[in-house]
Amino acid sequence: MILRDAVRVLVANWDGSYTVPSRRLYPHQWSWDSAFIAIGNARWSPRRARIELLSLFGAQWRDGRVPHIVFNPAVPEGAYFPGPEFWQAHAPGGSATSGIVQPPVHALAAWKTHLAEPDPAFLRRIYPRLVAQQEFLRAARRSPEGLISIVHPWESGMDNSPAWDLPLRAVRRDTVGFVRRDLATVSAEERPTDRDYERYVSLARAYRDSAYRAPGEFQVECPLFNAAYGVAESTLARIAQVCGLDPEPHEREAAAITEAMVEHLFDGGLFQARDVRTGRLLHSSSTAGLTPLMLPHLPDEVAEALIGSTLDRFAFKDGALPSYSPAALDFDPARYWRGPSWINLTWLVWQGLKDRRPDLADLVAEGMVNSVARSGFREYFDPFSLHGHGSHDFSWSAALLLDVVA
Ligand code: 9YW
Repeated sequence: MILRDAVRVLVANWDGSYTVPSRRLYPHQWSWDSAFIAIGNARWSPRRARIELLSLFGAQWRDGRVPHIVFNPAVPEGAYFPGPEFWQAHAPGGSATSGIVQPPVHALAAWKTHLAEPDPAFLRRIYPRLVAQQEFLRAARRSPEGLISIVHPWESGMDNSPAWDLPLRAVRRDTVGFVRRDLATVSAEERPTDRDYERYVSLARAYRDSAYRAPGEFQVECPLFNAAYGVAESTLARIAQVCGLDPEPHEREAAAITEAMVEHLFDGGLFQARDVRTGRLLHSSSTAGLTPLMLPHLPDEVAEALIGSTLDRFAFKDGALPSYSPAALDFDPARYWRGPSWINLTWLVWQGLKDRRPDLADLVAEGMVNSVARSGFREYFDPFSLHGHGSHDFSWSAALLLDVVA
């Protein structure tokens, strides 16, 4: 029943060559959403998964960046803010896009699509694009420490994570008027605040005005983003092998980023973000700090410390894995990335636990299934009551549930 409903959501959100995250709230194509959606679609229609990924990479920029939104020209202007008139950016093929990126989980999605239905021709087609995506990050975003930075909280995919509070405080708030569209659909208590938005807009505008080249007042290294980058390299090694190419450079890069993350971001049993502008760690209790469990080269003692944190800091025995530790003062069970349980973040941690601690992975999976059984395919959930928040019929909740129960 749940599986049939999941497919129904994905079919209803399909727009011909990609899937919208949510019909009302997010009516365009989002980058990391498409990757998660492909992972779910691979379970019932690998063809659709391939189309989803190829359509996203169809909007890749010449410099290799994969924009975080590809706009649908048929959607009325003003349906989503900030829309194409704000970003003023285009892919070489002509699609209007944003100019920032999201965590590079796409190589993993391409690989899982291939595993569901082996298709070396698809891998050969997408491999150079996935490599270019990584090359952009190396060329434009790599710090001397060897880590990849993001220049906007939206690039983390976890917009108002408490990890960004401190660096955001230093960002000037935009004084030019704008109208938020998200609040027409979702209650203000479940979304970022107006102050957050003023800073998001100011940062995005400044980056746009530098022709999407110069990092502005916000530059941080996020553990989830770096873990995704590292997993992408390990996955590219496998893809390269199928394509008859040399996997070695990818393996080396995966090992190098893992080492740099352990050296610079691991502290007190959890991976933390780091402020590139000050060189300081941004201590928080974000679940993003557990996602490096996915890295195959992670030293065992680090993995064990992370597993200990899952059990202690996140008080995880059952229920749904929160996006932020309930023991922390800034935890909020309903406000977006400040505490609610998200299926995609939970899925990433689940991936990291599957081989290392199958018993714990099963509990985490149960949390995802119970959330959806209780409240449907909501965008996020109260981690205790499993009450649903944000939009309904949310695509990656449906997609990743399909993957978990498959
Ligand atoms: C927004 C689409 C996106 C996700 C992000 C999430 C949210 C857009 O929705 O950002 O308008 O706030 O934070 O991770 O990709 O689902």
